[in-house]
Amino acid sequence: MATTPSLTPFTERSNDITKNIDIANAEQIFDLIHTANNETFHGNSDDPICNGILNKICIEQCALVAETIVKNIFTNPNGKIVLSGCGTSGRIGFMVTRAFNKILNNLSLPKYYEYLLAGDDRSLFISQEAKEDEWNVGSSELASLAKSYSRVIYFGITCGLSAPYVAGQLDYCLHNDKFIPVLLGFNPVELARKHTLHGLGKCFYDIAVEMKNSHIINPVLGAEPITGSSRMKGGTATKIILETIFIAAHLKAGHIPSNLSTKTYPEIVQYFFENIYYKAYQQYPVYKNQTISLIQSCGDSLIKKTPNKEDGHIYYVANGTFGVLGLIDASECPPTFGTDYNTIRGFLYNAYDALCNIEGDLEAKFGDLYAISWNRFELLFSSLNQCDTVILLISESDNLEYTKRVINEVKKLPCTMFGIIKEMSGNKPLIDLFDNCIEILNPKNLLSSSEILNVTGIDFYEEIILKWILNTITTGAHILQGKILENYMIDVQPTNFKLYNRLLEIVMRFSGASVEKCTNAIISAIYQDDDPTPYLSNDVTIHVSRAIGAKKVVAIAILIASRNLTVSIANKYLEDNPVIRNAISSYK
Ligand code: F1P
Repeated sequence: MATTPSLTPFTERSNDITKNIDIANAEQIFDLIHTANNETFHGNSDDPICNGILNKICIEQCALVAETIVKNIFTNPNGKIVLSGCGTSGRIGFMVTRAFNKILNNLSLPKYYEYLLAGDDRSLFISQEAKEDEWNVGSSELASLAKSYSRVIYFGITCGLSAPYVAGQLDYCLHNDKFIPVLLGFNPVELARKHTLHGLGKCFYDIAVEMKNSHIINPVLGAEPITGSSRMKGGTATKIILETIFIAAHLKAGHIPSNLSTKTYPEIVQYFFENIYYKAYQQYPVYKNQTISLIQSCGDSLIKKTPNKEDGHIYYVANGTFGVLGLIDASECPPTFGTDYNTIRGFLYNAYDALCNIEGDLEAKFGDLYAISWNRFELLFSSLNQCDTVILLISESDNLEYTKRVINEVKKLPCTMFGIIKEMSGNKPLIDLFDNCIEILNPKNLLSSSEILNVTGIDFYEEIILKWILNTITTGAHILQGKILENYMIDVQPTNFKLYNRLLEIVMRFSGASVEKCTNAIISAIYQDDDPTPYLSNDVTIHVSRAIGAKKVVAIAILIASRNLTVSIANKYLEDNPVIRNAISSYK
């Protein structure tokens, strides 16, 4: 059923700032996304519920959780911190786990952090959204992970307060004393999902209400720049909040020697939010012109075809934590924009040894789509052409000679190449090799006096800037390719319950037809059958599993619902008018 705006979760609302982003040029796209991103910090003054992470309640919630970790986990030799989520939320949880275990390793302290991800490590690169709907898998995975630990602080991350996988885990924690559950998301509890989970007999909202005496961190960030694209503001706020909580905990526990540890927990949280992350937000426009060039080049790569009618590509070739962010950004494009898995790919120096994921080498188990080594990228050299954009993301300088060789080789090829390089003395020789390069500067005036950086090698300031750059590039490029209408994703794949409902809202909005007619049209588009009747009684889980790999479901459904086209005529029309945005607008 269509919901009235006030009942629509903030994470699924359309943002007024970006409502014309589909007709914006690269520069305007940059400005609109940057303006909307400000709400991550400050919320929206027109709406008191939309309060951003800098609000007092959020700061206090984070401070309390940091203190809880120090008192309950760092004092317990068998204590653990578990981060869990689906899609981007799970990937950011993985990234933070990786970063903090590295810090602890450098400090010769035990590795406190573990992660869980719906769909296992495969979801790091290829979304397994159907797994997000399985609350019982979530709870049994948590039970099995936690069995050898005596005290666990569990972070259930779900931007929409909606993922069943996380719901099952929170429910499990609430019934087992060894857990301290923390819910992290970006809607008020009243807007948590109310769909009853089969077999559990309750919905996410019920569990969130049960959590009221536990820890809930849920600042409201306003609507995403692209409706529902929680990889953007939601992913950014997740990263900022988790990193800040853990830094505060390690400072107060005396693991990281710093004058900052004399501050109170809330003061430390506020210091990091304001002096690292919000300063990064303010500095980010320094990279505007180069980011605009990147949006344009990547947009061209998505639009252009080679003389043999092959698509162009965007390749991130990377090392260190910048590489992990590149892999995550690439993985988000297929489910969000319907992009082919091979179109945007990431390659990481030292591949799985550098990634430090639980399951190790996924290429050996699951094949070529999981090949992430630089050797694998070098195999593409013979095919790189003028439609391809290669972006080197460099945050470490320990493979300098190899990196120089790769840059020089790629320069000889007809593709476009950019560099995004973290400022480090070792990286200077690389910058000169590029014609187009962003050097992400270390903010000396803010942080050089802080001992934290020296002890931990923290990249959080540079990483958050890189996240904005990459999210802006890939979102912008897909806008130029026509994958957004107003600010809605019109090639989203309905591969889980939440996405199926989002798709229904989009089809209703652009067709103007009733729920029933739109549902029928979506079913026809998924099953490629003009008669939806035989499939109507199927559970949504069956529609969702049939939708995996289905192409242009939104557009086909809109054409069927608004113009009564048959499936084959809608398919043909979209073949003749491949820019989905134009195809739908011209039919409106
Ligand atoms: C999890 C998620 C998103 C993804 C898509 C499907 O959402 O996997 O990361 O972009 O929207 O859902 P959430 O549980 O964090 O709300």
